[in-house]
Amino acid sequence: AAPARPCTAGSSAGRVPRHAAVPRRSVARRAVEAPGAEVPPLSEEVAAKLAELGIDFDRSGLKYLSNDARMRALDRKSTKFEKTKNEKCGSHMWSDVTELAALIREGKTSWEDLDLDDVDVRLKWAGLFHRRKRTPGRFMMRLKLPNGELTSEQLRFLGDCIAPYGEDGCADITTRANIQLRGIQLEDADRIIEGLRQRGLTSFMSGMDNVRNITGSPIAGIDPHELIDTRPLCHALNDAITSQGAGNAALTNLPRKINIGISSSRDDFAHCHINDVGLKAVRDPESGRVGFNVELGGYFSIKRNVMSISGDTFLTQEQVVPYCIALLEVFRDHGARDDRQKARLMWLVEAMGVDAFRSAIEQRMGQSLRREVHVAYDDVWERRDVLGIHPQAQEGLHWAGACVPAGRLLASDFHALADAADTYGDGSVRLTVEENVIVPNVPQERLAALQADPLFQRFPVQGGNLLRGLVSCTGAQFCSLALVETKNRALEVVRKLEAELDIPRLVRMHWTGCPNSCGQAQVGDIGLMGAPAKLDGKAVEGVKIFLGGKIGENPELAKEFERGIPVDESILLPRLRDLLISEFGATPKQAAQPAA
Ligand code: SRM
Ligand code: SF4
Repeated sequence: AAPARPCTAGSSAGRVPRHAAVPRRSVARRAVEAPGAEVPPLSEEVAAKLAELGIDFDRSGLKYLSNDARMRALDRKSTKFEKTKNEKCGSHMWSDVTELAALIREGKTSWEDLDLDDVDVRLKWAGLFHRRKRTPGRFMMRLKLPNGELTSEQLRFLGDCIAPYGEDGCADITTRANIQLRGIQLEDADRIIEGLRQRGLTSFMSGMDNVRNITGSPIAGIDPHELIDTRPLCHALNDAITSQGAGNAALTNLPRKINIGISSSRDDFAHCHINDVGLKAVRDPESGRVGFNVELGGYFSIKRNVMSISGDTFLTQEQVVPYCIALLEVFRDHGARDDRQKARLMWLVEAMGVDAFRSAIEQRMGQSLRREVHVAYDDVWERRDVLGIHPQAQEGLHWAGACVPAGRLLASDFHALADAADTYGDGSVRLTVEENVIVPNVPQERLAALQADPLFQRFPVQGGNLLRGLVSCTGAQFCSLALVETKNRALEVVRKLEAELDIPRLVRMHWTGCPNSCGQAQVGDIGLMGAPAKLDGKAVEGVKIFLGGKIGENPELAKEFERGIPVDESILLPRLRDLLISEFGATPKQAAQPAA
C-alpha cells in the first residue's frame, strides 16, 4: 500500500511574474493538416485582411474556419486568444512539443526562454498547462479518458510518469472523470505523450478552445438499469474529434471550450444538464430502440450559470457521432469570437434559436433529424450512489465504488489501484465525475478480500456520508485563478464535521476555488465557492455558500444562500455544522468536541 504522503508542491506564495524578455524561442513553422477536412477557399476579403495584418494563413488557426468566422477572428474586436490563435494555431504544439523537449534535454534552451504564448497558452493544445504562478517550470498534463476508463497497464504508466518528480508529482481525478498529472517538466513531455499514445491514450485537445473529456456512465456495461452502454459511443466520438488522439486541426480552433456528456440511464451520471451538449438515453416508443434526446447549452462561468435546454432533437445511436461533428462545425463557424464570456454554445443556440440551430446541423449532416421523443415514466427515479458494493447486470459479479478523498492520487496510488484492479476485478477501473473510482467485475468470492485491502481503507468503499459526497476543484495549490485553497481545506472540514456529527444520509458537498466553478458548486447539496470576505473590517479569504443542487432525472442548480463567509475554521465550521443539522438531519454525536 502507498504511504500517506501529501503532495506538497505549490503554494500561494512564491509567485513568479511573467517574463517580459524577448525574443523567445519558437520552433517549427510547418502547417498543420487535417486530412480529409475541407479548407474553404479564401475569400478576397479574408486574403486582404491577412495581408494587412501580416498573418501566415497556413500557420494560423484560420484554415478550416468559414470565411465569415475567419473575418470575425481577424477583426480588431476579437479577443487576445483569437489573436494568439491567428498568429499560430495551438495544433502546432502536437509536433513542436517534441522538438522543444529535445532542445531542453540537449541544454540548448529552457522553458524560461520559450515564446510566452507557446509555453503558457499554446501548449494547452497538447494538454500541457504551465503552472507559472504556483509551480513555475512545472506543467499539469490533462488527459482525455472517454467515459473515464483506464486499464491497470495505463494506471501503472501514469504512476510512473509522476514518480520521478517526488514531492512535486501527483495527480487528480477531475470533475470530468479524467486524470490530470502534476509536476511534469517540459523536457519529459514528448516521452510521456509517446507513452500515452502507445497505450491508447492522449493529452491532445484537452485544454483551451477544444472539446473537453467526454463523460458517460461510470457503470456502463455493468449496470442492471442502464438503457445503453455509453462506452463505445464515448470512444467513437473522442476518436472522431481528436483523430484517434493524434489531433484534429479541423476541430481545434473552436470559439471556446465545449463539454459533451452521454447519459445511459435516468440517473444522468454524465450530468447532461451542465454540459454544452448532453445526450440522454431514451427508448424510442416507435422503434423500441434506444436513442438520445439532445440537451444544449448547460454551462458555468464567472458571468453566467445555466442549465441546458431541450435541443428538440432525437438521435439514433448511429447519428451520435455525425451529429456531434456537425454541431462542432456549426459552433466553430458561427460562435462568437469577440467576447469569451458570450462564446459558449448556449449563446449561439439562443442567438440562432433551437430550430435554426438544428437545421444548420441537418444541413451539414445532409439528413433531417427527428424531434425530441417524449417518454413518460410513472415512477420517481432516485439518482443512485455508485460508491459501495453493488451487484452487476452480470450474475455473480459486483462493482466496488471507492471514495478517493478529493480525487487526489499519488504515484503509488496508481500502482495500488492497478494491482487491485488485476487482483479483484478484470484489470480495469472507471473514474466518476465525483472524482472517485470504480473497480468493476469483482466476483462474489473476492469481495471480502477487496474490502480488507489497505488501499480501500484509504479509499473507503463505505466512506462517511460527507466524505463520500465530497468533490473539490484544484484550488490555490496549483490554480492561479483560485481565491482559496480547496482540496486540503475541504478534507479537513469534512474530517472535523464527520467527527462531530451523525449525518444520516449522503450530503454532496462541492468545493470550487473561484466562480469558474470547475468544482460545480451549483451541483452540490452544499456548494462552497471561493469569494471575497471580510473579517473585522479586513479582506480575508472567503466563500459563498450554495444550497439545494439536485442531480439525476429532475436536476436543479443550487442557489446562492450566503456570501462573504470567511473560510477561517472558527467561522466556517459552525456555519456548516448548523446547515447540516437544519437541512440534512445531522445530529451532534454524544460527547463530541465542538468542531472549531
Ligand atoms: Fe475548469 C479553467 C481545472 C472542470 C469551468 N479549469 C480551468 C483551469 C484550466 C484554469 C487554469 O489554467 O488554471 C483549471 C486548471 C487548474 C489545475 O491546475 O488543475 C481548471 N476544470 C478544472 C478541473 C481540473 C477541476 C477539477 O478539480 O476537477 C476540471 C477538469 C475537467 C477535465 O478533465 O477536463 C475542470 N471547469 C470544469 C468544469 C466542470 C465540468 O466540466 O463539469 C467547469 C464548469 C462547467 C463548464 O465548463 O461549463 C469548468 N474551468 C472552467 C472555466 C469557466 C468556463 C467559462 O465558460 O467561463 C474556466 C476558465 C476559462 O475557461 O476561461 C476553467
Ligand atoms: Fe481553478 Fe477556479 Fe477552476 Fe478551481 S474553479 S480549478 S480555482 S479555475
